[in-house]
Amino acid sequence: MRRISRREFVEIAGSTVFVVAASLALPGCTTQQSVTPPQPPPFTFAKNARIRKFAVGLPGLGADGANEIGQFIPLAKKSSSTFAGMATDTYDLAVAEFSENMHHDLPGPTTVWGYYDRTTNEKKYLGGVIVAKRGTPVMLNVANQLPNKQLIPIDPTLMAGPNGQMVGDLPYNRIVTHLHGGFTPWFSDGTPFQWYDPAGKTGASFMNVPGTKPATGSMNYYYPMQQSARMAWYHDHAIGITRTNVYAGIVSALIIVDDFEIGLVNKGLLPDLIGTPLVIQDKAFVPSNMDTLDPAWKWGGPGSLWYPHIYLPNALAKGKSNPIGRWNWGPTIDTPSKGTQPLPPVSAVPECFFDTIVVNGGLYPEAKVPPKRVRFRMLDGSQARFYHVNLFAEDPSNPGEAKVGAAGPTMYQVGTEGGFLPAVAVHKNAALLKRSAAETVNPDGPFNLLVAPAERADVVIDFNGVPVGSSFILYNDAPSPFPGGDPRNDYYTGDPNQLKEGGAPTTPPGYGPNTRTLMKIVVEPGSGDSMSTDAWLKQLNVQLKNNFLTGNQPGLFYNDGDPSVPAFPFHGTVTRHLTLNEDFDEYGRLVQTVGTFASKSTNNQGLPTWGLSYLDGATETPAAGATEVWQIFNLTADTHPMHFHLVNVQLIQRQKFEGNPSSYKLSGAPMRPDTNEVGWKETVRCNPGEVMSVIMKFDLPKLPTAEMTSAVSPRTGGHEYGWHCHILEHEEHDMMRPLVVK
Ligand SMILES: [Cu+2]
Repeated sequence: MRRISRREFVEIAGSTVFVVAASLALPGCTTQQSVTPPQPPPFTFAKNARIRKFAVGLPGLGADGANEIGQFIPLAKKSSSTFAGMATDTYDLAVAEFSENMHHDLPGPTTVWGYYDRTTNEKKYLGGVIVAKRGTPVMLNVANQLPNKQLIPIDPTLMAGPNGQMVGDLPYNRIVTHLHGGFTPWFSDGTPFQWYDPAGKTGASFMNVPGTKPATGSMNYYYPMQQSARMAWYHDHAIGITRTNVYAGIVSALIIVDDFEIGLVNKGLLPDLIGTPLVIQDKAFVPSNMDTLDPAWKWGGPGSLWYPHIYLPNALAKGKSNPIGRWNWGPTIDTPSKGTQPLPPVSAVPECFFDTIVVNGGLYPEAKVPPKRVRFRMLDGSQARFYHVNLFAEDPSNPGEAKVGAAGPTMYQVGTEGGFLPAVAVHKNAALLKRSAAETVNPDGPFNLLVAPAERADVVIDFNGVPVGSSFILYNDAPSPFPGGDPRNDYYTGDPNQLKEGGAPTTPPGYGPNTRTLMKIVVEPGSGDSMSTDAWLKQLNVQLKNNFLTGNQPGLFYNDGDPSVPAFPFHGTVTRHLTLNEDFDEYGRLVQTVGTFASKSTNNQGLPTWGLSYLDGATETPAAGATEVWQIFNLTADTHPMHFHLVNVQLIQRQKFEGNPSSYKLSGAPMRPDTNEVGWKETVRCNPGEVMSVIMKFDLPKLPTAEMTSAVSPRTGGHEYGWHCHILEHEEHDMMRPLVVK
């Protein structure tokens, strides 16, 4: 199905929306304008390179975790020093261009941009994983060593600063690091205007850690590490090029451990302290016949990362639908956008879904596990793709394929982005998504394990008693976009040939493209756990609850007196009403925005919108220490994983609504958070046609010097953070707002 516009969605919002959407979504039938964009070349999103599944091992942490083609995720090496009178772990990192052989079947090595540790000089995809201890601050220096070039197509027309400054006006090799899940002072938060290039040019909000003076072209970051145990991750966040920098590989992880977690390991209640990361991404690689598939491609050669660079409208002109179109285009929709400029030849696109699954940098990898409980730290590190994950048995009569419905070992989720849950969420691998139409699922579940971009799931999979040699497939059935999918983004063995619609040819057995069979897990010989699963689960649940009761994990704010149990439904005062919007930009492209109820204006179709730009003055300006409840109304057709800098939030509830902020009514009963959403989150799914209620407290981290405590942003005059959708193409254009704590 094609995407529907925000306006169409608002008009038809209500219980039948997803059924009606498919018929309304036919593009451009009654447009009043006839504007022809540059004719796109007949490229497909899916590349024809045939990549064998399960032919490489899962890259692990450290050189010991290398697979047969030498891929592993390097650990960063700390040195200890004293800063501001405190023992501090310091790291010396850089961001550089390097290349890696990512699979036997790729036509060449893959050039990436990524972090590496300057003391070990190990340059590997996702490198630089930091293991930190709660209470010991981390000081990071990140040197910018990137060449001033485009590794990934960059749209010069996106906003990059005030007074009309565009991405094309700035160097391409800008970077800044944001630590996801950090409790970080604003000057080290890595918000978009804190970018710096190798020559020392910087953005309007840039500031080094007060009291430090790093080398030109590098930046110091100070992380107090006052938050509880969790897997945080860090990635690039530079204005206008976050999506391409992250896609290029400027991503790694930071695992914080605390005494509670060490205690769980010592009691035998967690398999190990660090676990095995599973960073799940979708990518596309340039094939050897790129000239015929995408003649306009002028970035990397065979084996390079591929990224879309042409906006493909659903309708090119009045009444003329485009069979390979992907998105609505302002000039050719009902109630067309007025006065739009021609599409730029290299353009941003509203979202990217790719054809090849990459886990820890390995393409469709295979992991070997012992017959006992094994801990995996899952992260959806994709641009836009959601994963609904079940562990199914591999089909013996169909090697490489999941036997859908044949439940594999149970996945016990113990934590999320915000640390440990107050109770284990049990995923029994027995449920595919419930569909409300051919390509549309119910965004309210029920789910097995659903992860959206930037969400994490700390899971223990129980392989006790599983016969040696058994094999399982981590299987994904989430539509893309979520929840109303486009079949061209869903790749699986025997799928229909969609070349005529700009999709992929049929996938043969054993090979990609495939976005359903993520990885394979094989059970090796070994001894099992001595504690039974029942006893383990019971003891672990007591401990997880205690973690909240003792305050090691902060208690839930909205509760009935037990800080580990959320109250429901919500009856309190709402601090802010906010909106998620979709309109068309000055080129007629879809643009997603965040706004308030008060920010009502008229878009270029002459219709009401509530959206604001990232450049507009901050409207979310809580006082330090304030507790606030936000209600976020999603006026679009997509689920947006909304990410909050600085704070962790407690999801209180979701509820459907009809109408728009000028006149709306809540409909249906409020819905509880899922069992794996109880606890603290920093990325929360906001579903179409629903209002999501979250509560958070805007405490600032305690800093060791007065100079650090009193520093404020030169751009906004406060403690400048941000909040945004974590679909990277949305965030960048322009679904992000400053969050300035006063
Ligand atoms: Cu979004």
